Amino acid sequence: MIRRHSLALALLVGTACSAQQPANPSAAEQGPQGPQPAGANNPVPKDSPAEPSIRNVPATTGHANLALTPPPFTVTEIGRFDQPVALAMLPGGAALVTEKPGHLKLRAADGKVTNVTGVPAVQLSSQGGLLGVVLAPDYATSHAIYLSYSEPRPNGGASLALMKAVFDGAALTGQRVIWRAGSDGPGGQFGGAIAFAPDGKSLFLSSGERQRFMPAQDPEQALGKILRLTLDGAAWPGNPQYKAGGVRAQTWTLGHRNPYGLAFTPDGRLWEVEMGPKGGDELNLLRPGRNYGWPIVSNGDNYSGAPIPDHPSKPEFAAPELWWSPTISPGGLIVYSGAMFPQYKGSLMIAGMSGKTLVRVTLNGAKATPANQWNMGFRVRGLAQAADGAIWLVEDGGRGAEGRLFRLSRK
Ligand SMILES: [Ca+2]
Repeated sequence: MIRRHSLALALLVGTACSAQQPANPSAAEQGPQGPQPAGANNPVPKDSPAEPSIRNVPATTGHANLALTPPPFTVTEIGRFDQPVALAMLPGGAALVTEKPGHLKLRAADGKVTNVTGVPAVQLSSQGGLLGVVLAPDYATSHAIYLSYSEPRPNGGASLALMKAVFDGAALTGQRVIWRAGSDGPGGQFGGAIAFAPDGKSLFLSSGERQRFMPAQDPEQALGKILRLTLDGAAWPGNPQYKAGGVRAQTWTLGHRNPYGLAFTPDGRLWEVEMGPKGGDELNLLRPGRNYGWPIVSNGDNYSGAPIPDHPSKPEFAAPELWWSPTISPGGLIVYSGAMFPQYKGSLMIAGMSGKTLVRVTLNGAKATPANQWNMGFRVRGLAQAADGAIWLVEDGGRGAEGRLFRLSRK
């Protein structure tokens, strides 16, 4: 048992070596050199630190699980990949697909798949590898893309890193690592979702807590956070604690576990999905500076079965708008805006891995309502909307060439 005062002490110790804000581009390439997560090279702790003084108040609203229903789409397999994670649609009908072992594939509009060269080395682990890919807001003129990935580090561990590079149609050039989490332990969950502010002038990056719990509450560690950065990886000057420097200056929200989905709605709200532990997967509406409570509260519990107090137990933490128990294991998140399914315009579409599902959530401003939980029959890891309004899904896992790409179209 760890008492409140010892947790506070641990945080104080953790802040003794605070990260410094990069002062210039060359420093930015070093990334924030934050302290290591507690026990970085030790076995990952099994349970969240129990806080016996918190009385559990069970969550009674927002439970979002629905009965699985057959998908009302034509589902067509249109490609095979090695453990695909994410995809980004290119102008003209081509797509970039990340493969977790460290390959970036170009799928041409005619279905031909080729390897993109110049991709950074990754450290492959159960949830680490090449992760996110997005086109820069000015891609039409810059041809810039961003990749998130678990970067091998000198101590044998890995750190979440963000690379910006130019895609010339076959290769990446001008690669720059513009941000690093600076926490180099082994394994765990890295996050790696990327979204751009509606004005295209800043980006949001999710950083998982690497299954180490308390770093999500440590303002000096870039773990369990959503960061808001400039397009070149520096802290966004409008951030809530920009003047504090270091990781604090980069932080938009904290107290997250494993966020794999980030997306803006047209009204300017930023939505996020993250994996809970045993249950308690979350859809969160991100508000600047808010703390989302992991691992102090969760509507799920530890994998061991040891309870974690539900969100209403500590209302000072932001509670999820919706949550799923049993878990769906949310992956990617998009806001649907296409012409093929006009009835879904404005809905959130959420990939579900363990749930083998595509989930639709309707929105009315800040009010989220679960609408569909379709039974896709495979682990859905990433998704994107094509120019024609079709929805493309990639399958989680599938080593070698067993990870499938599907196109969902109107029946
Ligand atoms: Ca709980």
